[in-house]
Parts: sequence; C-alpha cells; structure tokens
Amino acid sequence: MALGMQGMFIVHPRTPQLPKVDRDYCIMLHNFAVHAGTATPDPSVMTDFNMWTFNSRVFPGIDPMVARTGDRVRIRVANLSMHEHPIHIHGTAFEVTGTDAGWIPQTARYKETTMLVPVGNIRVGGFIADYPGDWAMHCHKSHHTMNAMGHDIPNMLGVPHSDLARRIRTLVPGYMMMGEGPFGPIEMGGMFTTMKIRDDQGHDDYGDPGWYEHPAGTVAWKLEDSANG
Ligand SMILES: [Cu+2]
Repeated sequence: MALGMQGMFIVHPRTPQLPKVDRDYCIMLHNFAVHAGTATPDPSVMTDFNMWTFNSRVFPGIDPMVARTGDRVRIRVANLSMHEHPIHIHGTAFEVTGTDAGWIPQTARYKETTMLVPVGNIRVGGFIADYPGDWAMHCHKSHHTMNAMGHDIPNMLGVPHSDLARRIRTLVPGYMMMGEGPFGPIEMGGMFTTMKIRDDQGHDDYGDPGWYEHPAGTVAWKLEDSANG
C-alpha cells in the first residue's frame, strides 16, 4: 500500500436510485515518502510524507476534470492515506451525497465547499456545473499542495531560481517547477487539479479544453494600468 497498490471498486446498480449524473469522477488520495535522490517510495515512513497525490499523480501532472455547463457532476473521494484531507472546490459547493457506507438520505445531505475526507473513508460530493470556467479543486492543507516538503532541506526563500528548472531539465527531461497557467506560473503541486466547465464541452468528451477564455470585462485589472490607458 505504501507503494500505491490500492484502488476503488465502484458498483453501478442495474436500476439507479438516484438522479442520473453526467460526469462521475473518482479520486484516491494517497501519500508517499520519496527521499531525495531516490525514485522508489520508502514504505517504512509512517507519517512524515512528502508526496501528496490524486490517483497517484501530482499537479501539474494531473488531468483536469471536465463538465458541460448544466451537467450533474459527482466526485467520489477516497482516502487510504495516513492523513485526513479537506478537499476544497472553487466556483461551486459540494452537496455531500454519500460516504463509504452508502448514500445519505436526501433530507440529511448538506453542503460545504470543503469536504473533509477522513482516513479510511469516502465522501461523495455532487454539484451542478452552473458556471463556466476553470475552477481549482485541491486539498486545503497548504503543504499538501506543495510537494517535496520535508525536514533538513534549505530554505529557498529569496534564492534566485529563474534558471533552476532549465538546469534540472538537463538531468530530468520534462521537469517542471510548477504548472503554467494563463496568468503565469501556478504555484501549486501535489493534491491540486481543476474542474473545467464549458458551454460547448461534448457530452462524451473528457479531453482538456485548454484554459478558459474569460469574457471581456470579467477579469480584474490594476487600476493604475487602466488610468494610464
Ligand atoms: Cu491533504
């Protein structure tokens, strides 16, 4: 398990009892300890991990989830890691519709934007994809979105690292310090991905539609830039 051998069975009933969902996602949360200079997780580490993963992958190496505007979306989040994870979504709120023990009765469901997934548990969050855009979904423990944390490493604050990624790429082809977004680097790693909602996403299309093109006038700008024309 410490090397990642775990998964999730999803049994779809022959006769669904719930409103049909258009998108049904499953995310397994996990943690690994990969020491500097090694490529294999250390299974003897008990709680002090440095790799925080969605389906064994870390951002920016995680595909976005997609939905068409108006879709009913379900995200099942399962946790067999050694820590609890508060899973937060932007732009909407989860209705918590189920746990590992089954579906929650309609009258007992509740809404929250951060769905705590304890160890050994599943939480199922549902929502209607009302608003087109690129919405972040991530663990809200800040160091779970900052991989390669650990003890006994130097504090890099203030160290010029503009050329660091290029130099590391000579050793590790394709290495990325962080994801590149439409407004610059996305300073996130680990348990982070996006929910991309589009008016024209095909019903069976799970492809990445690229970054959202914000309608004119919907992106904040610096007032002095505006004053200067
Ligand atoms: Cu977490």
